[in-house]
Amino acid sequence: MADKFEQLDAVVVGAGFGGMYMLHLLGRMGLSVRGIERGSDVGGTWFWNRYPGCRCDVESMEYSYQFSSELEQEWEWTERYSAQPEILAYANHVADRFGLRDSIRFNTEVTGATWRSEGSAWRVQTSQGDEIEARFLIMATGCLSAANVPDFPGRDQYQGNTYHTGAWPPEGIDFTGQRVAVIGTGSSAIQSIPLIAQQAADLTVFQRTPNYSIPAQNGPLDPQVAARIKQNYADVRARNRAQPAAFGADYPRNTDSALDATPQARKERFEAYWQHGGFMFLAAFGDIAMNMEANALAADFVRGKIREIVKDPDTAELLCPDTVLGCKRLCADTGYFATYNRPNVHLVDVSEHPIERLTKEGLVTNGQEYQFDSIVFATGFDAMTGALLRCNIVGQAGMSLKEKWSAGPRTYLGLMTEGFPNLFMMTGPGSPSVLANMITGVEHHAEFIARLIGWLDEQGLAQVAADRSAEDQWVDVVNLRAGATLYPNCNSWYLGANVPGKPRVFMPYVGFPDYVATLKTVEETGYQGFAFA
Ligand code: NA7
Repeated sequence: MADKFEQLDAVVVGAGFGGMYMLHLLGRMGLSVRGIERGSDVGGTWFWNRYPGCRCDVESMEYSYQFSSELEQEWEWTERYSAQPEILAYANHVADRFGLRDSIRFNTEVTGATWRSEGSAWRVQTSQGDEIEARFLIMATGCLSAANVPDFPGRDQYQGNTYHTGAWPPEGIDFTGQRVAVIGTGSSAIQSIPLIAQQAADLTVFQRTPNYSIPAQNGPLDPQVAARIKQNYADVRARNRAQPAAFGADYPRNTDSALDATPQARKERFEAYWQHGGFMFLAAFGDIAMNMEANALAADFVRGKIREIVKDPDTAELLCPDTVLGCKRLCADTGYFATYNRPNVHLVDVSEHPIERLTKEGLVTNGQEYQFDSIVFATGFDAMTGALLRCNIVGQAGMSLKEKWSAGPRTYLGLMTEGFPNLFMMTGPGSPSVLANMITGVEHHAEFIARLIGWLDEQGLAQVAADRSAEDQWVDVVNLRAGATLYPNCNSWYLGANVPGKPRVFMPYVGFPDYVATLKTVEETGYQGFAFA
């Protein structure tokens, strides 16, 4: 028998930006609702990822809630791309301002959730011995919250310190005087390496695949820019929602082809976008993300920049990617490539000679042992499905989500999966999620889910589930849209390709505005594609 038993309308798993807004909306509707959160406080991604240099790759004036104009007006961001502590402070402010904390059970993990047809409800078990029965189970577990630590042999033999960027100690780490290894060169590595290099006596980076990174051109947020946006926030937000990734409306997004420009004009355009910084580099021409030749021209430009910045030609070559630019998520950095000019920083290519094992004092690759005081795993996440699957969710007829998704995730609209009634996923696979401004994405989902639950109650219906054929069609739509881009051409976490044994399926839906339009139509036509009981 569980220590504590509660009967509620809804359980929301995760108290990041998605879970917090969902709790707020359902609470306002008068539903009884409980949040369950693994961490000791709110913030989700921004609670866990406290590594040095961690910041969002979407600008703060855009990566923020829009549901409350008072909140929009009162909060002051200090940098163009705010750092993790400031985003976490914002999450805490939201939790306090909207009185969310009391409804959240912290330091608690969902260990199981089983659908009971009798009573049309979910039975949820937690690591604290709670058992909750709830009509609705809403998974706001985040897209990048299950850390991926490669299963290197000898991991338990290594006697130094190990850290994963996505589970960084809150008190921080002082690497002063240490020999440090960073494994990985994704966004987390690219953000943290310049700062770790400033502290460590010696830093060695183990790179399997070089990555494209554009300078973030971060800096203090100009108060005049912030004031101008705040005066017209509703308009800025509306224009952002019409953008493919729900941000960047105020920066020119060109439609012309890189192939039509003269070499000089192309170089000038790329240079202007490099100087602007970040993701918007992809908007320099209309076909960078769609056409291999255009993409190759953009990639050449970035490789040229790397060769200019990095003084040692061998290191520069190792750092030059030869993959499709933007296929793996483009990184935004502050001084990443220049860090390799420091005498205390070394780059080891493990593309042909993988890390074989960890030893008592370090690690071995290509038959050579390297010794370290600390090893940082910047090795990413079991993205989009990892956090959902670890909750041991069992739907109708005893089918587990793990079994159902054994060949890859299948959803209708990225919101529900057939056979799992009243289970909603926020920014689930099959929704724009990581390919759009996440806060805009979670607000959109929370509002859709809240209206659907309100509608069910009005109609006196106990159950909503995805229809099988609607789900099949949606899976095809997601694949078709990805197939029209260059995304399937590399081993990215969007495809699950970074986790050994994970099915290779492109998970996010490409194109936020079309997605929003589809959900609007679904809703206006009586929730087509859903079945009710
Ligand atoms: P990423 O982008 O998945 O990067 C993980 C890095 O770790 C990447 O360079 C991987 O190389 C490397 N990796 C993973 N496993 C290994 C092994 N076994 N050996 C060597 N190297 C390995 O994760 P991040 O945390 O940096 O960023 C995730 C997202 O968070 C990012 O896109 C932003 O949206 C924020 P690979 O490329 O797979 O060869």
